[in-house]
Amino acid sequence: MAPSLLTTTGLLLLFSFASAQTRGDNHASCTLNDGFGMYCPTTCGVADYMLRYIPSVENDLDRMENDLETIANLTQESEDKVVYMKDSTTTAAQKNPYYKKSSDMLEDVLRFERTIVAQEDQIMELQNLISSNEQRMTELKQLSIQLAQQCSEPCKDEVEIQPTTGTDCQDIANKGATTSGLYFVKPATSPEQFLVYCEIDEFGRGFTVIQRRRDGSVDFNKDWIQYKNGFGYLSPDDTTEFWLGNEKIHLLTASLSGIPTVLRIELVDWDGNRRYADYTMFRLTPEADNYRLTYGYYLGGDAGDAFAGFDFGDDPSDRFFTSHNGMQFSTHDKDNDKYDGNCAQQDGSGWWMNRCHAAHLNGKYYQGGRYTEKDAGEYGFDNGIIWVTWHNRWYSLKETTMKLIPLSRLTAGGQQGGMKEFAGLGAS
Ligand SMILES: [Ca+2]
Repeated sequence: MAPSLLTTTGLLLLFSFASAQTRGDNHASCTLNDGFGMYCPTTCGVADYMLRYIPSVENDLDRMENDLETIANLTQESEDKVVYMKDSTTTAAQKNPYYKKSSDMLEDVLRFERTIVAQEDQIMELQNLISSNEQRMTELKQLSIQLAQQCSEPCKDEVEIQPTTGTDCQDIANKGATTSGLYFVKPATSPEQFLVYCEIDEFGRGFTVIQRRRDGSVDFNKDWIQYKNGFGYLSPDDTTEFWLGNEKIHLLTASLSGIPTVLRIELVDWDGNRRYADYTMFRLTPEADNYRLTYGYYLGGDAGDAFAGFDFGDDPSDRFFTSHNGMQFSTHDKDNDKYDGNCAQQDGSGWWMNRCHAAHLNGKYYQGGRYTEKDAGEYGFDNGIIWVTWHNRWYSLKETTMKLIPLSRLTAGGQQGGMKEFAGLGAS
């Protein structure tokens, strides 16, 4: 039987995929150990799926074979019985002058013959099922081989990673890189390099992007570990959504150079309007302090200073309890907020929750923007992608970008902080 051979082949293929993806010595190959899951080779991912699928088909096949054997045994028993009964009938007819008993036996014989016919039909069906499954396994095996060939090093659908490296994207731009895309960075205090999307503009500014929302394709309702390590997908053409990860954001902002880091927030609403807000001396403290958000001051922007909190008119303390500077990070499984309940759980996100927020860029994605308490689900609180100094809390933004740049480079190109045009939010 083929299963053991197939399994062996499958394991070999699986092994070769794994080794093709995890190599870290070549910048042009995929790395799966950076917390971004399967962002890289979709084809290899399909192959893995197929290889996982084959053993279950083999199990089904084995089970059907057992069934078939059982039925074959039953059939044999029935046939033996018929023969025995035919013999008995003959014997009875010879021996018994009254003959009634033998007519009963004839009926039994007929009944058993009908059973045999029914079982033969069943056997036929099972045989068809087996051959169609065998056909399917052959197809899957061929597909696996094709995929294995496609994924043999270097994997053809892997993402393109630029060769320049640096401590952050500005460092990379300073080294002459002019293309936005994926780069490896290694901040001064980082134990290892990691992948980021660098947005490099015509003025030689290199923004390190730490968060991207654009179409709701990634669920941002994640736990502490996921927010720590990052989730979603990095893409070389800025087409995917992600959270870079609190640990990486901490390392990127724990600068030893003394140059303040600016957090630039760019927002797009459902009418295509774009606004931004800048915060300087932005830092995330280490995990031991729960990745607390700290910044020096609001540098400017036309989206307004939502991090300072907002007076919703519900209570005089609204602004105080919806400000974000100095807040620790919270997720549904790690409540560090200033609220009796659990803001992150109620709003389905990870964020620097207070009691709870006036800015909420990791919120739930609402197509079209406007939503209601009813749309917000179980808790009914405003849980969209919110920046209340621009749109109110029942309006969820369409796109967001959070990115870092040294303060000294922010105004490069002769522009001031209040520029109306900015690059990087792709056409949508
Ligand atoms: Ca709480």
